[in-house]
Amino acid sequence: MDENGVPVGRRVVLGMLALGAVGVVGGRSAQSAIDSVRATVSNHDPTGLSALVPAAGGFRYYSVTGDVPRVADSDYHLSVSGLVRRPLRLSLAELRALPHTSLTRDFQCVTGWRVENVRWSGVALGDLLTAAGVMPGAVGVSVRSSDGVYTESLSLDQARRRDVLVALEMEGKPVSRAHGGPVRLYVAPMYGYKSCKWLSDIEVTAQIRTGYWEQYGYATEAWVGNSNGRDDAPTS
Ligand SMILES: Nc1nc2c(c(=O)[nH]1)N[C@H]1C(S)=C(S)[C@@H](COP(=O)(O)O)O[C@H]1N2
Ligand SMILES: [Mo]
Repeated sequence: MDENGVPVGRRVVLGMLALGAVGVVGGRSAQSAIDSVRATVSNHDPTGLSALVPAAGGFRYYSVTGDVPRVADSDYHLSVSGLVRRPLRLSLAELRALPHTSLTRDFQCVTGWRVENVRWSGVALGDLLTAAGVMPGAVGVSVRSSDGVYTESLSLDQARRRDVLVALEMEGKPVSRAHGGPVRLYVAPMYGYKSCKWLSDIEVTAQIRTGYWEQYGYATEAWVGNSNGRDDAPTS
């Protein structure tokens, strides 16, 4: 079990053992071996253990399903449904044509790593909600990943913040597949687990739904520096 009480998958254990073995070898070839092992571990890591392995650029690639969904840009659609007057189903081209918001903020994972000054661009989630027309009685927004497992949620007020984006670009380029492309959520003031990768569905709900990691004890109110028992400096 890891610190969250989640069983550690056999593959992950094998991956970490392999890393230990590589560490003994040392030298330049060991670094490239670490890189390839890290890719394997990250892709099969249901626990966040790959966070123990340093990664270039500071980001760790996470996928709770051990999979990196592949959605062709031409097949991509984002649905906005639930308590809305006008349910939406937007193609990537339609999303690209909407007004964009850009911001540069730190990205902080609750396991401790932070990448400073990451530039993001996309459609403000609040603008999509306005376009869809939120109905009375709505309280929350629940998002789902096309990996079929990962979910997250925000209160309606949080979802309408101008620093919460349906992100299409990261560091001036389309969001890569590993980072959740073609479209991911980016919730600037909260820990990384709120930033759902491979975003496929946005549903306006009558209550706040428990997200994937929140089932395992992470805070629903995931403010960086003010939740999860951590005292990180707020992202800026
Ligand atoms: N679909 C999906 N989204 C996800 C995750 C995941 O495992 N699956 N991990 C979350 C966590 S804990 C973090 S810190 C960030 C990591 O983003 P990155 O993989 O682009 O570094 O994605 C978040 N969104
Ligand atoms: Mo994370």
